[in-house]
Amino acid sequence: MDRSVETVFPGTTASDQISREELQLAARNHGMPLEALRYAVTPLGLHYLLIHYDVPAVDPAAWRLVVDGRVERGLVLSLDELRERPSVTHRVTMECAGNGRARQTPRALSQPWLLEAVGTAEWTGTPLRPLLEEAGLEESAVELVFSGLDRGIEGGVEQRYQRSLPVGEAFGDHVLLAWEVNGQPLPPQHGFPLRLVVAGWYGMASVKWLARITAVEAGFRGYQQVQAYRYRQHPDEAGVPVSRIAPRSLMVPPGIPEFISRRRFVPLGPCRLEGRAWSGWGTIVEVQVSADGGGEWTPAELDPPSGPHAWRRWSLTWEPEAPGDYQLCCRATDETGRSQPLEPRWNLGGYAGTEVQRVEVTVARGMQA
Ligand SMILES: Nc1nc2c(c(=O)[nH]1)N[C@H]1C(S)=C(S)[C@@H](COP(=O)(O)O)O[C@H]1N2
Ligand SMILES: [Mo]
Repeated sequence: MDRSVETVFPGTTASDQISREELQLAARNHGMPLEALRYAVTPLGLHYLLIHYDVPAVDPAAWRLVVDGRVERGLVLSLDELRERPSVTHRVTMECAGNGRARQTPRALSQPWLLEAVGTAEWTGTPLRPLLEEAGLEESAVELVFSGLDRGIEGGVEQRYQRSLPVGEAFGDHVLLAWEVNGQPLPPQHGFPLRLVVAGWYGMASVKWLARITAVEAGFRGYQQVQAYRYRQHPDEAGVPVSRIAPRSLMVPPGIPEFISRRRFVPLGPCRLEGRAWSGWGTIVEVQVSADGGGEWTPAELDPPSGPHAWRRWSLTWEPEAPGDYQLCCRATDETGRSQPLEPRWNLGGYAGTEVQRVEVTVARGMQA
């Protein structure tokens, strides 16, 4: 297909250069440095962050969660009332649907993630289902719309950040209203005082600064539902909605980096490689590693899964035979047989760019081991 810049959004860049707008977004929304793949649970300050508009100022005493729309009994709950409900903690690997976008050309003018828009946190809160059962959904309810308190303009449309879930999905055990992360109250940037956490789905579903849950009788047509977060080749198609996280594996960059290029340097000798792999579709069952850019693959060792919704650690000892340049790759497969492509698969929004990670490494003699 024709991928010239004229055929896609005006907000699309055909360049490999990062624009000022992209820099502006990248400086607000940080990623997880990949060496933090060493932690099973990402220390909070290292978890990635994505905020479309501004962090809203919320007064927790005045804040309420409203449940309304096609329900038999509307609910209005304070933070204290929510905290009195039964609580659970879920370890969840969250990833932004745009992770990998900056590796595409042309690409949507948006947050230019390379590979770092991921993190795993322990979210504490109350399961959504009992709350919905209390409100009593009417027969006509097909979706639940989750509204955040943050407002902005996107694609020319003034809006609150809103996303919906089909009723069946919202009733799943993987859906949580969370007020704590890694054992502390949600910080402002992660959605204080309350956020939705939809485990296994790309991050856009997990609405932060949650204030309202509305049961609706027709599919939600909001911007983040029908304009953004669709797999499309062309702006005129309706496309397929982005939902669950496609499998991906990443490695802790081995050795030491060169400051500017980030090329890795490792001493000659056995080198332990490690990383994490995840999928929103099922358990990771295989991670393969290549040292020659995807020519030959060797299976890595997998640690036991660290929960139904969290990434799985892998490791492997690599023994480069000689000094020189190598390209390390890793590739995950989940229990449904879904795997990572070797080459990019382009779409308009730059979503789910899960082609394998490629890490340029120089093996050198005489380095400090
Ligand atoms: N209200 C609101 N919720 C939101 C967003 C937002 O901009 N506003 N960003 C979404 C996106 S695109 C992602 S990837 C995740 C990021 O969550 P985190 O910043 O806690 O990592 O939050 C989601 N929830
Ligand atoms: Mo995202």
